[in-house]
Formats: sequence, structure tokens, C-alpha cells
Amino acid sequence: MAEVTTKVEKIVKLADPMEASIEPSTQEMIRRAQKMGIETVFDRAVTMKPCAIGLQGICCKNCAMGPCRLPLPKDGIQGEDTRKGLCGATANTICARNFLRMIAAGAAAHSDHGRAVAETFLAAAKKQTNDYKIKDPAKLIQIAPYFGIATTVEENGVVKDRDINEIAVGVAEKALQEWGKPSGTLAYLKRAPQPLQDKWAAMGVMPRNIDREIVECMHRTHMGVDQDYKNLMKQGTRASLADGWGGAMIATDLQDVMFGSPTPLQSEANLGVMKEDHVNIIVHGHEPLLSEMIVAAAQSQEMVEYAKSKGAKGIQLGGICCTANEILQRHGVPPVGTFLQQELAIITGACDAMVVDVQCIFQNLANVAKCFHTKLITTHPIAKMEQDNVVHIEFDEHHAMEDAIRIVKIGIDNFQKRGAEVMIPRHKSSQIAGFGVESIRYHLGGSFRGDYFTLNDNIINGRIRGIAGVVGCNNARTKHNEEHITLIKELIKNDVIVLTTGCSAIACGIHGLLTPESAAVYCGPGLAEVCETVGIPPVLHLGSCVDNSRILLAATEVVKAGGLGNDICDLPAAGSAPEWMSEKAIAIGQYFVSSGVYTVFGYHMPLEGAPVFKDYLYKEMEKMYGGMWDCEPDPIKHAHKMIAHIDKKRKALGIDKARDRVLMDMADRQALGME
Ligand code: NFS
Repeated sequence: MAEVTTKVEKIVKLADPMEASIEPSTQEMIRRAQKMGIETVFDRAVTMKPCAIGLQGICCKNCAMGPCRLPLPKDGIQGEDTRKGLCGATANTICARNFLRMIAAGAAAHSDHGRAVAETFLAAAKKQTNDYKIKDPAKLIQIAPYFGIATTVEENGVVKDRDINEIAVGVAEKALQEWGKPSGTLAYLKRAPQPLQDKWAAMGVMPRNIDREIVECMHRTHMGVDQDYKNLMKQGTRASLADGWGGAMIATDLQDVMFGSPTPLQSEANLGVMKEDHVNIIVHGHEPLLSEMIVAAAQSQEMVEYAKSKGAKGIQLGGICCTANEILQRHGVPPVGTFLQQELAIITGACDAMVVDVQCIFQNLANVAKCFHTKLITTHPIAKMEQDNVVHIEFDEHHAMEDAIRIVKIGIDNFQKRGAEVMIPRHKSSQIAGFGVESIRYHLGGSFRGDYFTLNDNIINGRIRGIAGVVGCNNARTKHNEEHITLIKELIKNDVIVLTTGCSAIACGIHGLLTPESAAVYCGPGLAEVCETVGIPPVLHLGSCVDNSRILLAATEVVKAGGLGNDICDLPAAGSAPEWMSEKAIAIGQYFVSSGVYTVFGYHMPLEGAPVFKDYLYKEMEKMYGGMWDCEPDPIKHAHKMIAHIDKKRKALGIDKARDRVLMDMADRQALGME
């Protein structure tokens, strides 16, 4: 082992592996790290406690007269709430400002990712790079009209298909304008159900352009500007919609056009996918622009031969966080782990290179990498690390493949430098990932009507009780994967079909919920019957966090297919992020809420210090958009809050009785031994 810079002696407390995670390979690697004297996030979480005032959302550090802290009085607020900062800012204002800044940061992260994709797409469309192509022209033709780009031309009275490259250039240019156009509103808002668009227009929250909404969040939360939590949240809503129906949705679509729309495929998940006799290269982060190239480079004959020349049997690629989901859903490359397993992948001693781009990357990776031979490579100009063992290879879409080959070579060259201390946990699971709006239509659509009719029919007849979107991160303040898995098992047990993305999706893969076989084990009788009939898992992997836009569009398709109301808020559906931690999660939560979805977060919400503002999000929002926030740390109660909402919507649609009948029929059939 190389020099150990992070010694356990420095740590006050060590995490109890069994308390830190429900997942055996994670527990095993935490134990190993502790034995080797290498500190991980799990140890830091027991050593450092979060700030109680920050946790409640009522610390204002937006000017140099502060930070102003407005703790709640011990016995709660009696009478008037007199708390204020030096400028007079109330707890509501401070809490709303903090919330808005989280939305702004989250929307910025997703949208800047979208912008990079759009820029690369423009370069590809203009043939300035040979490394990116249009892999899914059908998707391009499908989205072009939203940007006002014609897909046909008329010549001498004959209508012909327009040249695909011309369409691509048109879409790319228009898409890029979404970040800064001087007038109008975002193009993709038109994809939402009409009643929802009407609500947004009535509330004055239609995003104008993506950058402007994020900038305005920062302006309004600057010292001395917006001091009305309702008005602040109007902007928070607008910025979040600029994410979900803007930057994130454009990212998903243009990635699909360039890299192919996902279709369900078989893969595996967990640390056990790493191979001792292979070069292990792990990609971690979010933007698939580079990782797509790394997949191609690692699969090339030249690189495989090169790896063999260094004594390896081949190259094993793996992913962490949403980059993992991107290359999983399009190439079947297995995820090595969720957000909280990033340090642990290096602690196996078998990670020859970890390649990171942007978002959700621990700076401590550099300290862990120092203890092994692992080369840690940053690739993005906006995301470098100060530690001197980190290599920076700046990725440029104009010579993407060249960069990718250089990076893969570093991993291969490093293979022989591995120490003796390799320990790859055995645990891995098989999974089916890569569902999308199109594949749900294909699998659950009727053979006569290629739309969402069969799904709707099964919801109406009660076999499927409702739809849940369970997404988001891990959080070291909660037990790794426990909330995700307990919650999702409870939902499917109650016949709620689950759509999942992000680290929640990776957790589901690791814990075996993404297989059709899991339906018979975990589902209620109705959902099990549907899954067995069509051969799908009860939990559908819909991709990365930007692909939450797929959930919005799937919900819109369900509305369009008919029989379940006129708007997303009418659907028996609910959203959840049980182990959320990032600002992106707050942006996602807000765009789900303002698209009409009841959205429950786990762990905690930074709102406890401002009860009036909290009520505004938890109760008043429903009157405006049909969706609202909630929080429940206990995963079983969390599931039942979602189920209660689903049942409330079933009742409003008048389909609650149908489900009773289905369940009665099932019991009868079971009694007769027919099931
Ligand atoms: Ni989403 Fe994906 Fe994971 Fe959370 Fe981070 S990787 S973008 S933020 S931690 S789900």
C-alpha cells in the first residue's frame, strides 16, 4: 500500500458497518477500510454532526452582517413569531431564500449538463466532430416540432422528408437558445397536459429561458430583495420547471438522439462486478459525453489487446452515480455502486482508474486513491481537485475518442501496479434496466393500440393500484439503501408499480428488485399478475436523474391515454426521494410538485425552523398545482402516505370500487386453487 494519509487515529469515532448500510458488500468494505486505517464518509458521518440551525433551514449567510441564526424557541412559537435577522428578514424569508438557492443550484447542475449535451449535439450536427453521430433519427424527428423545426419539405408540390442533418442543425440551434432566448417561454412546456399548462400560465410561472430563471433566483435571494416567501417560491417554481421541462428534458432527449434511446437490457450491479483479472475502469459523475466514448474505447479491439499485453484478461468497465445509469441503460455496463459506495470501489484495491466528470464526486476520493495504486482522473474544466495525486485530462468533444483512449490507456498501464491487497466483494445481482417512455408503451401498451391503454386499463381495473416515482440519492445520515428498499418493497407489495432513476435505481438493481422474477416474491397479487403476464420487473429503471423527465412524460402519456382524469394531478400517482441529499433533489422535488405530484422526501426537510413556509409547501401548493411536498423518514409510513394519496385519487376518479372487486376475485380464485 502506498502512503496512508488519512489515519483512523485522527478520527474520533468509527461507523458501525451494520448500522451504516443494509448491503453486505458495503459493510464488508467499510470494515476493510477501517482495518486499513482509511477514513470513509460513513466514519465522518458519525464523527461530525450536522448543524442544528442549518438543518432547520434558518441560517442566513447571504450578507456580511450575518450569519444570522433564527432558532425556534424551545417551547415553540407562542403568539407572534418575532424572530428576525439584522435586516429584519423573518424565518419564512430566510428559509424560503435557502430553499430557492437549493433549487437554483440543482436546476443549474442539470441544465448545465443539458447545455453541454446541446453544444456537443450542435458540433455533431455541423460535422465538426466525427465521434458523435445521430443514432436515433426517429427521436430527433419526434422532438423537432417542439422547437419549430420542420421535418418535411415541399418540392414542386411533393412533400418529402427533410435531410436529417438539416433537422439536427435546426434542433441543436433552437435547443441552445432555450438557455438564453430574449422572449417567449420554454418550448417543451407544450408537452405537458393542457390543464397543467393553463395552471402554470395562471400562476405566472412559465419559465422564460433556463439561465434567466436561475439568475433571477440568485438576484431575488440577494440581501434586501424579495421578502415574501410566496413570491420567492413563485420563482422557485419557475426555476424548477426550467429544469424538469427544460434543461433536464433537453439533456435526456439529445442524449437519446446521439447515443440511442434506451431499451430494456440485462446487466448486473454492485461491487462484485469488478474483476480481479481484468483492468477495472470506473466512470463516475453525470454527463455521458465522455463515458460514451470510454465505453467505445474500452470495447475496441486495440484496447482489449493492449490490456492483454499487460497481463489482464480484458477490461471491465463499471459506473457510479448517474454516469453509471447512462452507460447501463444504453450499453449494459454494470453499475459498481451508488453514491455512497464511491470510496469503497477504490478500497477494493482493484480499481485501476476512476474517471470523474461532474456532480456527486467526493473530494475524499483523492485521499482514498492515495492509499492504493488507483489513478483518479478529473476530466471536466469546471470540476478539478486540489490534491496533487489527481490527474486532469481535459475532455473536449472535438477530439473525444482520442481523450477516451488516452484515459483507458492510463487505466491499463496502471493494472500491473496493483498491490497485493485486492479484495473484491462477491456480491452482485442481475437486473434489467433501460426502460423509457417508448419501451413502457411497447411492453405495457396493448397490441391493438400502441399506447398506454393497457397500463391505464390495469390501473382502472385495480390490478395496479397506482404509480410511484422513487428517485434520488443516498445520504450518509440515513442507513445506506434501507429507506429505498424498504419503501419500494412496501409499495410493490401494495400493487403500486415503481418507476425509478438515479441512485435509487442502482440500489434497486443491487437489491434484486429489477428482475421480472422479483414480482412473484415481493408484489401484491394484482401487480404480480401484470408483471408476470408482460414479463417486466415491478420496478422499472428509467435512467439517470436528468431522466426524471422521462417520468414526467410517462405521466403525461398516461393522462393522454385516457380514463384517469385530465391532468397529472388527477393520476393515482406519487413521487419520493427517500434518501435525498443533493440540491438537485430539491429542484426535482419542486418540479414534480408543480407538475401536480404529491412528493414525499425521507430523512428531513430544511424547513422545520419556518413552520409557516413549511405549511405553504406542504399544504398550499396543492391548491395551486395539485401537487405538494411532504416528509417522512420512516420508510413504511412513507410508503403508506403515498398509498393513501393514491387511494384518494382513485376515489376521486371513481375507480376505488374496481380494485375491491379485483381483490375479491383474486381471493375467490385463490380459494378455488386457481391461482
Ligand atoms: Ni441524482 Fe445522480 Fe445519485 Fe443523488 Fe447524485 S448521482 S443526479 S444527485 S447522489 S441520485
